[in-house]
Amino acid sequence: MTKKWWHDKVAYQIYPKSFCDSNGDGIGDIPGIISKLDYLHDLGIDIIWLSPCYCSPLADEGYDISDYYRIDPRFGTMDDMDRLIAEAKKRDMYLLMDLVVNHCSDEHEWFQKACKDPEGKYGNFFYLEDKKEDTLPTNWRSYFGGPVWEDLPGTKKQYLHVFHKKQPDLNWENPQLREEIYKNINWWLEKGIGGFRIDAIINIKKALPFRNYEPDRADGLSSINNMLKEAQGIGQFLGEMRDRTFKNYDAFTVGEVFNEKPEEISDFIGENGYFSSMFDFNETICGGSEKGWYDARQITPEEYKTCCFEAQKKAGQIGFLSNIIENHDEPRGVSRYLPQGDCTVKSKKMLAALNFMLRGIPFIYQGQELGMENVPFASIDEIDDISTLDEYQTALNAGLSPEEALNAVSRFSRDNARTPMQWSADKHAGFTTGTPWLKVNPNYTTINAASQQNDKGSVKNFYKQLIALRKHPEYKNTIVYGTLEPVWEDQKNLMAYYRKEDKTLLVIGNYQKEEQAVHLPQTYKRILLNNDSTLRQTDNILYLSGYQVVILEF
Ligand code: TEU
Ligand code: CA
Repeated sequence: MTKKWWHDKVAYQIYPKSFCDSNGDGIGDIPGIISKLDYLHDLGIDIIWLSPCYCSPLADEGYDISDYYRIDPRFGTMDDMDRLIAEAKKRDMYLLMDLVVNHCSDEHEWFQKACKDPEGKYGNFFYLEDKKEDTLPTNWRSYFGGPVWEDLPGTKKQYLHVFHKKQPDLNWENPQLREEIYKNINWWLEKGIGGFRIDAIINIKKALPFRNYEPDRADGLSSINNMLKEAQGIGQFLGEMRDRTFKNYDAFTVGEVFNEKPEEISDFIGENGYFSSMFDFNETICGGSEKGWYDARQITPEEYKTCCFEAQKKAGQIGFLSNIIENHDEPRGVSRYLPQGDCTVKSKKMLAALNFMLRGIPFIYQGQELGMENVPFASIDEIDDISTLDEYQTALNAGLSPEEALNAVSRFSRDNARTPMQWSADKHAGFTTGTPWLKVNPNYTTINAASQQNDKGSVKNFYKQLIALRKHPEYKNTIVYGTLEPVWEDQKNLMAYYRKEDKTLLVIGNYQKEEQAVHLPQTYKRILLNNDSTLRQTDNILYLSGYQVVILEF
């Protein structure tokens, strides 16, 4: 395997709107991010992924871009962005922009021009179909609910949007559109960014010609997944994009890839893959339901373990997955993957270590390093996210009471991750001097960066130790390149694996509140990390306390 500059890095995702507000308007911004670079550097972060901060009506909080070459004034200016890139560089940090090119905003000039002249050049930048009486071109359900077709304003046509109606899909079959995208990617790479996180990319290839699929809900529509399963040939687009852009800059790219087939892994992230890496979403998908969030269930420790190992096995030594426990689309990992009632500083550390030591690139989502938790939403009015609002409606339609529906969607709401970063116990968690755009989690008085900074036992300091271990000259090679071998897989509520290269490390997490014993095959040399003050042992039997995690060297 050719060694790459990004293999040994640690990444951190920033959701700009909720990270740090520098001017008191309640919205996080780029100058705010710059002011926190030292915080990230001190933690040990090398790569920063910025969720979108381009010009946008913010219908989907920036994932609806109206100008790929400009920064939204709410987030700052292009000068601020240039400064951010330069300041990151000074600290040996790399910036990833979010590449959102499955769709743009309906306020993008391409779309505006398509409305004026659907038969012209820009009409062909989108998927337009003649509007028919009583029937839609296809029966696909958009990810955010309702049909994927919407009237093209001022015309007798309809356009396709697999996400919100304010996010018209771009027509990748059109070479002119692809050229525009490559031009923009190269423009950003020329600015000196390290690469991109690539949004919703699996959707760019549609199964053509358009047709209906078997309806799977009472609305008579069919999940987009049914169409995607049939779509062939995405590799042509992705390979072309790689060759025309990323490859020439040795950029780091991480794809938001769902539903890939095992035999495609090497095409995606192998030696000359379309991307450097792709996220492992196995755990986030588990427990989900075709019917919607209201029908989804909490996943068990056993399932969590199985999901992680399955993904690790699929990727093997072919390439590097990017491992997450949460992102801006998911609830907080500690609230989701730890059994209810068991979410403590200790168990949060266990989850952190189990995830962080997997083979791949660790991505930390803002606030994860503090053990930030889900939000107790008191009313649907407190929710901003369009996806949650749609799922709430779906739950009501299924017959749930408003209270039940709120409870059901609260567990999975994307807004759990989008509340302001908890910097301190000051008003609004120190995020803003104004009124935050989204409510602050009331637990900010106890969970915040300031109080954890000098607390040796804090979740934050545990993350710092994990990062330092990954970078330790003695262990780095094993943690980055070593194989992953699950062990004691049948032992319930125990997740354990070896990482082997020049060193042999063993990660053991007792994923339950009761003590649990494991029989080591031989004596270990030393304990590299432990979330408890002791490790109880007689001969080669370890008695792990509830939610204890240890990393041992043999
Ligand atoms: O998400 C893509 C994605 O597949 C979504 O369906 C995701 O599972 C959903 O948001 C869960 O509710 C990306 C972005 O990460 C997300 O924030 C955007 O809303 C979406 O693309 C459209 O750009
Ligand atoms: Ca601001």
